[in-house]
Amino acid sequence: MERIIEILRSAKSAAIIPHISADGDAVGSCKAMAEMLRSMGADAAVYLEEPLEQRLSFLDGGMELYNGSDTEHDVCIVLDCGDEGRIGSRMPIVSRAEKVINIDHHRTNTYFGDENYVDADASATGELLVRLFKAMGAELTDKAAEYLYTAICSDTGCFAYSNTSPATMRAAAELMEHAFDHAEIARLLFDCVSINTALMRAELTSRIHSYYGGKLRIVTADEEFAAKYGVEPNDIQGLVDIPRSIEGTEVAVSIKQMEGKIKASLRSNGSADVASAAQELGGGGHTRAAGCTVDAPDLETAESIIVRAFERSLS
Ligand SMILES: [Mn+2]
Repeated sequence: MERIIEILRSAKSAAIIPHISADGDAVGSCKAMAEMLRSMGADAAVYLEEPLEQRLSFLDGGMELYNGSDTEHDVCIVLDCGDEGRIGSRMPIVSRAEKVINIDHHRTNTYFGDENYVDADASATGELLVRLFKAMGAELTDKAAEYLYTAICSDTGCFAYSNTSPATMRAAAELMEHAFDHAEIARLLFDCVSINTALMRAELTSRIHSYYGGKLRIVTADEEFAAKYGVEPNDIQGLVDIPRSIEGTEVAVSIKQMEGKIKASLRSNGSADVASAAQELGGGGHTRAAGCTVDAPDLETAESIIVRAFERSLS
């Protein structure tokens, strides 16, 4: 961490990059990093791979969509990103920077940076940034505290998931000393959906498939289904929570087909290790939350591949 602090202190211009399909932790962490670097007198730009999903639109602003043009930054900070594959089309920004800093909490992180601060025990990248700014002796601005709180709240399911530790709560408590509306952040992240999304969820619930006596539950959706409800496939983020919240579910999986790719999100409610299953299929993640791209021609085939991946552990 010392080397990272040195680099951040002397940075003149930083490019900040969240993983592709940026989530609340990735975006909140990037916005907090940009805010803090600017407060220390450096230039900072956040480059997104794609527009934010609708659910996170309250975090929009102060970031740019990368358009492939040349960038000039002495430092590139990649946040919440386990490997270079999740940098996507923004790789040239990383290649052009003199120093690449990788700060992340994914167990499968590949340490692709020149400097790496990776701790898989942290609930969120936001939690690591709280530690980092503290170690720097940098006074958090209220805005930075709000973004970091959003990041941690997002990745812990509002402090409900098993990744929430005493250290997480202490970090959150410190952030709450600042002036921002934490109840509103929780509401925007977890308790506010459009009427179309609510109706879509009702149909998705009726489409859950159960396997191994209900220990594995899978729900699938494609672009056509999303279009029926007027939402972007990218906006069906909480899809996996629909089967996850059903009694008896040990492993919940959502499978989405979009832009010719089939992506699966895997969640464990108990002892099942979904990271190994995801890794077997070419993906990665955490023990209880992982993801992968499934090499299959259609959703049905993808579903049977997933079902087979859990045959040994759940049947
Ligand atoms: Mn994260």
